[in-house]
Amino acid sequence: MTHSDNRPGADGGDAFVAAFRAAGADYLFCSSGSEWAPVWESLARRHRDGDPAPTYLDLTHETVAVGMATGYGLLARRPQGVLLHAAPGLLQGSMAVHGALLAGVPMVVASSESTTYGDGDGQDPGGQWYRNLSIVGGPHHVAQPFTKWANEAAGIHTLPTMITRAAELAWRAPAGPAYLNVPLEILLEEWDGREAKPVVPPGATHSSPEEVDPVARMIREAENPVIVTETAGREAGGFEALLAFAEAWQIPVVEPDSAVCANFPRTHPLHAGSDIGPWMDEADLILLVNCRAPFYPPSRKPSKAKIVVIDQVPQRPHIVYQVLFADVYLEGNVANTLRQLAKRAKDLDEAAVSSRRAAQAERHTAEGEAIAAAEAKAAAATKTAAGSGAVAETKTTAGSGAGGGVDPVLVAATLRELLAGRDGIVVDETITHSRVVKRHLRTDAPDSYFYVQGGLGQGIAVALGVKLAAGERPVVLTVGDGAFTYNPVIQSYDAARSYDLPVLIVIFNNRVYKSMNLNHRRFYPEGAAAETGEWLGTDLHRLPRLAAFAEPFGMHTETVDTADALTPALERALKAVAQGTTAVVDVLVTR
Ligand SMILES: Cc1ncc(C[n+]2csc(CCOP(=O)(O)OP(=O)(O)O)c2C)c(N)n1
Ligand SMILES: [Mg+2]
Repeated sequence: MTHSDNRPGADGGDAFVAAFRAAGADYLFCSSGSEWAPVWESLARRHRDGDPAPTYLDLTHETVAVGMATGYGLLARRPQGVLLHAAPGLLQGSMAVHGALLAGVPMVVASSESTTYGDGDGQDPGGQWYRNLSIVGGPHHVAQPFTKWANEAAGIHTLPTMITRAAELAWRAPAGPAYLNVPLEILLEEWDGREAKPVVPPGATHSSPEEVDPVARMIREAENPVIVTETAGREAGGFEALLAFAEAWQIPVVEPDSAVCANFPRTHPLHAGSDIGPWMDEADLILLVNCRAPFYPPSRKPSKAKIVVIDQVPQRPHIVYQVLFADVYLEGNVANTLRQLAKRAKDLDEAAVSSRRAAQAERHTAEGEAIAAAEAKAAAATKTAAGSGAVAETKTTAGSGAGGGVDPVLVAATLRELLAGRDGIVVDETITHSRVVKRHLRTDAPDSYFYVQGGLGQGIAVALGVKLAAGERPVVLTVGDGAFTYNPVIQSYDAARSYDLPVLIVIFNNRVYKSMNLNHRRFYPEGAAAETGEWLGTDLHRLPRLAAFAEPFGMHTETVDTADALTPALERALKAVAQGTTAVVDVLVTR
């Protein structure tokens, strides 16, 4: 083992930075580890010399690094770099990497191993790699099940093009995270300083006219067609293309509860809500547009509808079990396919179109009335409860105990009113309130809504990443009290403050893991817990005031337990956000 001083000039760290720059990464999201010294050195040198590099973000938790890359990628739709530490950092970040896989967000995640353990000729990697940080099989084997592709850059000569390859793989449909193990020894190795060739975007794919024409014919001949989509809006131009397609053919659009982004304006007359149920027997044509899991249980087959699947990669390799019942696949780029189909909307059967337009108008009016009725009921119920003090649940350590709590419907409806005309973006990490959030927020613009994918605890980071990409657009995170508690709150707030990313966090605080308690009750309606009231595993009344954790960061905080206090509190919070401060509004909800 020989020791030598740090070499001046280019090494693997510099090759790494150059390759990410060539891949078009705007950001390197880093949760630290000793392997990144060569990258930090390269960045310091580039900053000193005025040489270009992706913007580097120092983050203090792996979930924050990956979650922010996810949020940013949801809008940017191009691969970014994520730097984690060895196997442990990868393991800590793995839940969020899995979330990025589910969300279809491209990124290149890198971490290290040692290949010499101090017995090589080069610099000493440090004994921690020998004793603590290695994992049998290498970290790329750990990453394999929750990434699109995972491998090792085993030499300095292949490192830059391995990063290019990982980025190109991550970018292509279905987009997702690729993982690269870059051994520390490679990062420290001398490099010839060649700048990598810029990576160009993937080429376009189109379904052929021979494939599209028969589908246009099927649509023309259908009397009661319906579009069902989970993620059409995730594609660049997908939201607009779906809108044009649905309008051209006058086909209603269902966004089932499994829809995880804004796909179609929720206020549009052709928006047909979230329930595919009535269509299972009535529709004669179902157009599944980026809809990976339309039917539940998966064996529940529509009784008479033909099924057209419009999806660039319908069989998602990461989904374990998937049943689509397709009669036809159109596997060109989804936005392109929708545009091709919209162009073919000619010679429509006017009688069929007007009868389905009338049926949809009825549905749309009924849904609008139901939403208004739910909001009126929520307002009335909350007033009654507050007046009588009937909601005992709020008298906890979490709140002042003065109010009766706020109906969650009111929270979502108030947010909608306050965000109107502001081009806001909602990131949602609620569980039992997620339907309420979607239904009453009624987002109607592209990239205006994202549901956090994968395990709980990434919401704040994803919202920060969205804010990083969204510029002036206000970003709101709606989050359950349980989900909030899974977040690395301190580290996320640190990122929000350090990088000037003000967001509004609204906690739907019911003091319980309600979803899991409901499952317990469903599985054992007359069980011992129901008899004795001993509901294990789900109670959160013991938690202190959740907004308080933002106070050391100088953020704006509110705790709301009456309906009357809600609007002023949210207004103050939004004002604070507009002035550049993250605001946390903990709303004690009635259920
Ligand atoms: C990382 C992770 N751990 C555990 C779970 C299991 N889980 C699903 S829902 C839930 C409770 C969420 O509570 P909250 O956010 O308060 O929403 P509520 O159920 O009250 O609507 C938990 C713990 C999970 N989804 N992810
Ligand atoms: Mg809860």
